Amino acid sequence: MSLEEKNLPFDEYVYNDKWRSRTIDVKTYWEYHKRSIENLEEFWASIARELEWFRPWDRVLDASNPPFYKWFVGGELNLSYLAVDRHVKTWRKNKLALIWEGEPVDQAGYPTDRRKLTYYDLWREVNRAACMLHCNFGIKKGDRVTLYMPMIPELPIAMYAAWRIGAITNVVFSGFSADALADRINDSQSRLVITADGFWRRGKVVRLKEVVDKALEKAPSVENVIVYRRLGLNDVPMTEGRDWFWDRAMAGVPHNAYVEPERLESTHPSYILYTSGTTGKPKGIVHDTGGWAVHIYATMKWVFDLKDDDIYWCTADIGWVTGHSYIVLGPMLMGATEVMYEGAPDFPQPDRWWAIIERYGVTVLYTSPTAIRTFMRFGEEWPRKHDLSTLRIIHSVGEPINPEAWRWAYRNLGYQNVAFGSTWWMTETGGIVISHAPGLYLVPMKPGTNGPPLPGFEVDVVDENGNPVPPGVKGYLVIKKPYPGMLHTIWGDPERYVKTFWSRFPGVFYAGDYAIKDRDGYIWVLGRADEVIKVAGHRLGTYELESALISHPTVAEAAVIGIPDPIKGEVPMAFVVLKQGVAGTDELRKELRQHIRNTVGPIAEPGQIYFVTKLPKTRSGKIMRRLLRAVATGAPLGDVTTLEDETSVEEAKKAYEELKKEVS
Ligand code: 6R9
Repeated sequence: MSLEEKNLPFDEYVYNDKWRSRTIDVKTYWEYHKRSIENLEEFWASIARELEWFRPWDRVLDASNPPFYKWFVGGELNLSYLAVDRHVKTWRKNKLALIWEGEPVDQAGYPTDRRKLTYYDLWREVNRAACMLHCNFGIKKGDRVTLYMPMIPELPIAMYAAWRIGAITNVVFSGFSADALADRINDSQSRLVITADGFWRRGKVVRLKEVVDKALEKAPSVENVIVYRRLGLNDVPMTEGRDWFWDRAMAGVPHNAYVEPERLESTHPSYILYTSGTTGKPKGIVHDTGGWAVHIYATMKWVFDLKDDDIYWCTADIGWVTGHSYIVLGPMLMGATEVMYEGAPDFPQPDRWWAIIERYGVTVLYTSPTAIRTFMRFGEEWPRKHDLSTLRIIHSVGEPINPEAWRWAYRNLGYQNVAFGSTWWMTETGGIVISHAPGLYLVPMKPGTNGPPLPGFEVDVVDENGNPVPPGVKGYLVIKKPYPGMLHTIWGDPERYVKTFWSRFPGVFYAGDYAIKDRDGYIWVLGRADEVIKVAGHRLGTYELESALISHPTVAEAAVIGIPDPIKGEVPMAFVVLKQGVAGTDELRKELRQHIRNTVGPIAEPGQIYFVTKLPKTRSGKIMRRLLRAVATGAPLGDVTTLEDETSVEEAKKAYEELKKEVS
């Protein structure tokens, strides 16, 4: 497929007044990039030196046992020290670190719950929380702590507290169900869970602690639960001897508690984050300490150009990797001031985000294409009610941004005078890999592209055999050299790590995305080449949804695919074969929807459930997903047949026609 066929604006460059002076031509950029790759270790070491290490590294990169690469071997550091202690020793001591806004508003639409924490406040809270974890609950280096929390300051505080004492965090998105939570606690063998009584979402109370209780019925490794009272509900079920309110547990901790940050090896795991892959249950992606810190620090500077007078806002949830890297670690490594918001973008009305940008004078915004498309639908009148002229950089992440959404945001949020890119990366890469970098050299922008790879990242687009494809041709995205933020293994399953990422094209990292490289070397990521779906930027595996459906007593077989959606990017679509004698009623459809909400979480709810009598399969029994997709989208069969190699064209056609009849 050529770029022209995809109708991508190949040569449409965008310049604006603000950035023209810092825009460089692509050729010069590539020369700089080439030098970074040729001197990879020295390049990354020069950035790592800007951080503070308790002990310097002996080797930048240990590549003796690929793909188990080790970064900054011998070096010792602590993320909590870098994010708070380092700043309280400077003038930033009483600089605002966090501006937090809860969802509720008063009659005039003004937020009623706000908190502002300086770096010194944060330092004190992190120390007290670290003391609580260590002294009251015996948490020590290497222990896993699961955090199932809303977007409140105590989430980053608890993460830094854990990292301070060398514990490994396992954050589970608060929209996931009890089953999903239990799986993640069990796989990580967490000793402690930190949660909250609940939080506000679109004007309603979401109760979290009950979900934890349900999960713990199946998760015996947990000894204690700490419950932060975000709402102050007075009917939170507490299990004697196991569950403790955060404020009570903290009551015994002195106000001036100080916990010496552990000297952690650069290779010490800082966090596990579970994410969906091609098959099987979610994988626990493991990241180190030193490499991750260096990657995040570098990208904060290059991509977000963060300065001391910036007000930064990343709208993601900390339950996903974007929040880990670019809410919790990144801005605080930089000593920046950031905004954090608890609730829904359209509460009480569709200008909440724009009100927040205006209220705090946000200068750098990191958001998602799905949010932008939602706001497009609400209309331009909502951003127009507010002064957004403080914005100087906008980036999006999570899925490809369509040029129309780019243009809408560039005009209505950026007033055509911002640097605006689409940063490509994934949970596995730990930080941004392909992006415009206004903090370094901005190459001309093109609506919808990811831009060239950042310096220090050797990225390519290859064909089936691993050979680079010519410009304009679709292929697979790979990263050819190790880089600091990369994942280190899959928790408890190193073989799966090798198999999933390093075996498709031996020796290079396989991302699982389709991409096109254009004449300028800009990368355009098109979407997943596997069974991962991105619903409103949230990563889900078809397998998780299928096993959820099959766990329902009426379901014999199920296949789930993602199909394009104008707002959410993709939505899941389910084809369900019911057990003999079960009738496919609307009632049952409703029940299955609810079942998925309960077992995976509300974000996974299918857009459509089709009852069919059988699923089209190849001779070896693989579900023909592309065929399902063609049926679901009403697309012609087209090239579908060639892709299922073991099935004849005739067979595929027949299956397609039969299925079409059933779902129409
Ligand atoms: C950070 C994050 C990773 C997958 C990735 C790709 C898609 C992310 C993108 C993008 C096009 C972008 N993706 N950013 N596609 N342009 N700017 O989203 O991590 O949840 O692990 O998802 O998201 O398909 O492979 P994660």
